[in-house]
Amino acid sequence: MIYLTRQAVTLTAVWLLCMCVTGRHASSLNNRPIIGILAQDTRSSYGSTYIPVTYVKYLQQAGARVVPIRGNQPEEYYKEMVAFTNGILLPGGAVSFATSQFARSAKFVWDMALKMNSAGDYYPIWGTCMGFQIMCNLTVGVNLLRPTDSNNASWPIDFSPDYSQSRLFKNAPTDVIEYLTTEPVTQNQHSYSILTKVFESSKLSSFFTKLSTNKDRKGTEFISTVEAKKYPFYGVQWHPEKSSFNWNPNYVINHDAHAVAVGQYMANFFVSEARKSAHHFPSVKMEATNLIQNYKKVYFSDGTFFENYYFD
Ligand SMILES: *[C@@H]1O[C@H](CO)[C@@H](O)[C@H](O)[C@H]1NC(C)=O
Ligand SMILES: CC(=O)N[C@H]1CO[C@H](CO)[C@@H](O)[C@@H]1O
Repeated sequence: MIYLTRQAVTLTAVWLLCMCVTGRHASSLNNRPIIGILAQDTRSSYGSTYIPVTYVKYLQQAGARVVPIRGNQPEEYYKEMVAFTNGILLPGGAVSFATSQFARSAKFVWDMALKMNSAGDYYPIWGTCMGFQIMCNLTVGVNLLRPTDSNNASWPIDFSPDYSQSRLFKNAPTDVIEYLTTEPVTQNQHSYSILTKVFESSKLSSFFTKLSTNKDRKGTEFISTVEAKKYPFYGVQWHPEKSSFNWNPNYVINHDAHAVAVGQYMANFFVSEARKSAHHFPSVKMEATNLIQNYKKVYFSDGTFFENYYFD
């Protein structure tokens, strides 16, 4: 038999009330989030797969740590990496969706994330540029990309009507929305896109909510920002990491304070999603040996200013 004093009952009631008012995550946020970034194939003397440093810094600036998700590994490895991390970032780049290690790894983590989220285990995914494109490929099982004239350009985005109710933008500061709407703060570095008409007439429109579109130089409209309807999955065709971290002078990249603020907002949003995941490595030691800090980065002072982590 349990006896509760009047004081204990009151304290319990106050505690329950606080929990309701502050929301379900208030007391259970994971403030040590670790996000996995998928390595992609390359033909380089430094390694067979790589991760651009820009994506690592992008997440770190918002309070996350990063582990590389390597290619060429058994399925069990991907299961563990998903079980031990709090989200996945699928970066931009250029590899085959049919034959690359990147596509193979992406399929593993995507299928696991779908399953986990469906079972109530919150696990966010972010896709940038090619990362967004492969999310579309994984959703429909075929490649829906069409050529567009959209490489090397910085543009504002055209918000779709649903954007203001979206998870991604509903709490965005009004100045960030203003920059996105009126200034060239989103860098496009792609020659293929998901056209709006293809999106609308495919399964993509039932899986994702369209949050913004853009027009290429010839006036062809493509999808530039999405979020999944039932999953914490987000995709951008543009590059929020470049304003702060990519200094390649050969491309039009906006480094002004507004473009930087937009990039920081997007990073903060995704890392706040990762804080809702309680996954963790089995031990601090295992966490430490998996972090990206264990790998060497190579800096190219050849005029591109590229900096990459390489893996065998
Ligand atoms: C990107 O666009 C700028 C401005 O139009 C141009 O000067 C530059 O040469 C372009 N870069 C490439 C690699 O085509
Ligand atoms: C990862 C993935 O889904 N890849 C598929 C993309 O679409 C092509 C067909 O267009 C498939 O061959 C890939 O397997």
